Amino acid sequence: LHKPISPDLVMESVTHLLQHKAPPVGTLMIVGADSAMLDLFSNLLSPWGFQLIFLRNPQQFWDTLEQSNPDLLILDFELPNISGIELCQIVRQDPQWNDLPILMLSAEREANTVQKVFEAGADDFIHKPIVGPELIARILNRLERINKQRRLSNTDGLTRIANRRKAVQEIERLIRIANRQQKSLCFALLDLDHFKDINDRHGHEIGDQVLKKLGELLKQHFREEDVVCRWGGEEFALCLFGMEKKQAIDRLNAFLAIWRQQIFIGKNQESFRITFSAGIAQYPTDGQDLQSLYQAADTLLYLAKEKGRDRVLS
Ligand code: GH3
Ligand code: MG
Ligand code: MG
Ligand code: MG
Repeated sequence: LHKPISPDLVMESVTHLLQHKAPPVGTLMIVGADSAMLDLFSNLLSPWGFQLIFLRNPQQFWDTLEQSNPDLLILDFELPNISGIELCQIVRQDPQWNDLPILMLSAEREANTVQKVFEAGADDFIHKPIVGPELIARILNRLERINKQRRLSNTDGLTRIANRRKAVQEIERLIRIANRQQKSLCFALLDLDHFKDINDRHGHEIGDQVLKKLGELLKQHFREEDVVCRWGGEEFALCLFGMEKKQAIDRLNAFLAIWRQQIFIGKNQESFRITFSAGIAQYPTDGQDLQSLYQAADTLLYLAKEKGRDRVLS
């Protein structure tokens, strides 16, 4: 009745199970001191295209968490110097990591272990020894749900790029990293020029198409690691990590040159172009936090409008 199942067969059945779902790719941070367990994780999870961050020493916990910004945190119950439960509680107390899903592992069989794990704020629990397919199924399940929720709450409905909520989160994280690594970054605000006239002349739907195109081209033009978002209305924001103002101005001017050439077709097949104005502020010279960077960039944006629009100021 209980034929032993070969690992190959297990992998095959899990593969089969997931064939009709695109496996969600995400970053997993795994904290544990047990080398055999970490090896097992590596073997089980690598084929799924996850990025795996292993941490043996909880002392580097916060640095690693911030830099890897994982989609899922896996904590072993038994850790050196601190218990997994304590670590889980501390993470949960930090508002920044409030929605990070946490999966706890434990070999403990005591009845109240599971209760303690959930009280500490973990989302899921797995008993050791680890059963491969169960672990994979739980991780995929967790990531799929998280990704769906995240996509909705982080994306601007019209342009499909990041919304302000998401951008603020990302930029604040980048500022902390820049601070630690002694790097600079640039925050830029872009605002379409006389956009109200486009709406008035061609209608709101054409106006929407302009906004969509701007989002699309910004995503294309800037790097994967840059933050590109719709800040609100006809304003967009960028955060360029590791960049000084000089480079940032060049990048934005290059983009403005491309954007100026973009031709839109409005009412009665009438074609038009539209420019934007932008202000750039640099961390840490113009501001030490997002609020002051925003103010500096906004002041420059206002100045760019005053000086005749269609320009980037820093
Ligand atoms: P300025 O050069 O000074 O920025 O002039 P402007 O006309 O662009 O600025 P103003 O702030 O007067 O108008 C912004 C317009 O953007 C008004 C608003 O109706 C429009 N707008 C904001 N959000 C949307 C949107 O989602 N879709 C469309 N079509 N228009 C929008
Ligand atoms: Mg505006
Ligand atoms: Mg405007
Ligand atoms: Mg305005």
